[in-house]
Amino acid sequence: MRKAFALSTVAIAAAAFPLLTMTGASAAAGASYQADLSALNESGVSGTGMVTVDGTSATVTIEATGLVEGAPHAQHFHIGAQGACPTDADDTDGDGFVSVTEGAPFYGDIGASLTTKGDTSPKSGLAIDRFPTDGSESYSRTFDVSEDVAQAFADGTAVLVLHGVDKDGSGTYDGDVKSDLDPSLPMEATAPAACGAFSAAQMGATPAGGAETGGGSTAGVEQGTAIGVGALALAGAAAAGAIAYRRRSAGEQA
Ligand SMILES: [Cu+2]
Repeated sequence: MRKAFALSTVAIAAAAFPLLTMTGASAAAGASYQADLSALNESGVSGTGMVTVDGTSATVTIEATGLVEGAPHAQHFHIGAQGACPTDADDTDGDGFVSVTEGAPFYGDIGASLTTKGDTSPKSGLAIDRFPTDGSESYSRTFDVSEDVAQAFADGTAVLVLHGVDKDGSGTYDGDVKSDLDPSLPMEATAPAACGAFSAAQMGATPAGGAETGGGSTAGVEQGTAIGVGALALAGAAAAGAIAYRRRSAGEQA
């Protein structure tokens, strides 16, 4: 049903605007997703993640502020759970932190590590020498992700998580509570500082992450841009739908 709709829409658009459709297919291939970051562990971090997935190629852009200056903050796509974020109330062991372990039932395991260079697999999850260290981050990188990660975006279970929070305000990662991931590290080094669930960025899509807390103006601007592009955006959205459908079918057969 969905495939038939998507293909017929593309066909109509192609007949009406052959040149536009071809331009759209080459310039805006893939499906785009947006995550509005919410602070965890009272980090004060806010920001937005944008991802375009084309096959297994992911182009990632993150703009975030409020991170600890001069300290590495691990950042990942998490996949395989609810496609949701915990809140500070989910500190189930009462140690004063929402830890990675406590967040995992919501956002899942690491699917990709958003490093600045080199490997981006889950193996680089704590490669602290290859993560950004800026308090105000502007990250952009294109790399290949696994089929599981690409599928997680299509399924709505991909989540952006930024780690590292200076909860005691000392200016660095320290404190008596040890990391649940590596007891040689302070909890502050690995606890999530911000989290946002990805949802489709096409106009008309409803965010999967629940209540929105401040991303409104950005979303409005992008929606306005999409409306302005008109037929081109429509053709692009339909093509993205068809691609997503094919990917899903392939996944089910595997
Ligand atoms: Cu993570």
